[in-house]
Amino acid sequence: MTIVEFRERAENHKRAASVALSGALDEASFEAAKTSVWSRSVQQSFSKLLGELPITERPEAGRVFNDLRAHIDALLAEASIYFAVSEGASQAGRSLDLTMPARERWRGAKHPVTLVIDEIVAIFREIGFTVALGPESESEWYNFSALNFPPDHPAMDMHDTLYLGEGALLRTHTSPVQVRTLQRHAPPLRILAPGTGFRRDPFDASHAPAFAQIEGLAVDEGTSFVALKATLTHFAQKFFGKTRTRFRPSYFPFTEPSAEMDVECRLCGGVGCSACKGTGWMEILGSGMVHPSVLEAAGVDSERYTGWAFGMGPARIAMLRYGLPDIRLLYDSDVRFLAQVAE
Ligand code: 2NM
Repeated sequence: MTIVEFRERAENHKRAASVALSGALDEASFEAAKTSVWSRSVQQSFSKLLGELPITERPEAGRVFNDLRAHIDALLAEASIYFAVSEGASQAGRSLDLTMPARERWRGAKHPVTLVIDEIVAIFREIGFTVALGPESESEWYNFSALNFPPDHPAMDMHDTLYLGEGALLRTHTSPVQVRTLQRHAPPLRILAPGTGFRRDPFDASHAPAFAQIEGLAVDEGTSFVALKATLTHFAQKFFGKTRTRFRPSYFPFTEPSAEMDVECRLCGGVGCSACKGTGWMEILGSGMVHPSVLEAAGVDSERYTGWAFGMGPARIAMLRYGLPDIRLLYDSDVRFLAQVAE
């Protein structure tokens, strides 16, 4: 026996011990491996080899032996921590799988409807619009009468309203905010009213009983349908990228004339597809010149001032943008869906 051979034996035993311990997957086989890697007989056989060395090499061999012992102690300590944790977990009635991947970090993101609202607001802020807010519980006067809906007007049937009693109702659009703002602030005025509207419709693929809405209003001396068209076309190009728009006549009680704005279909580029029902166009908002009686109801002199207004549904726009078949996807709060569209 030489010191070189002794060192080799020690290194071989370290490797054998590592292999034996890493193969022990339960406590019983760990106990067996522990006995075999550092048994009395293993220790005695190293003492015996040490005794066969020339006396001058024994101090060095002693250091090699102590190093071997420390190495095996460390291996045993590491393995016994594993079993202590595992045993604690199984006593608590759970099993522990140390190979299980860690949970992914949760990243927050804006809801697609919030994102659309923020973008719309940012575009109109750039051109001088201010955000105005108001109550969701409204009076019949602010929600209908001031907006030129006579009590027997057939347009009232367009709104299946949620009445709260004592003359209060859940607003069916954010137009009451426009009336309230006009009462408080003299024109010229350009405002945007984002908020929630409510209706008694059942929740289906294209209607939600509580829905996001954004309305805009500009009131000034001499502002006209030309400004309406220019502003809304500018908005469409900023929001959707360079695109064609068209205006079609429509009807709202609070505007005259009224028009709907379409943009070229996002999916087929205007050729015609199932999403645009073959027309090549998608409707994105309603608009019109504010009816003089709405201005008068809000205390604005309709001989001096004109106004134009528009309204759109951010959820509908999010559906067009993300190609969604059902509006309920946007209101279910299902993270499996939201994770696919949130930015
Ligand atoms: C729309 C369409 C057309 C509108 C009118 C007003 C108000 F209060 F100024 F009269 N605010 N918003 C309006 C006009 C809303 O939504 C489709």
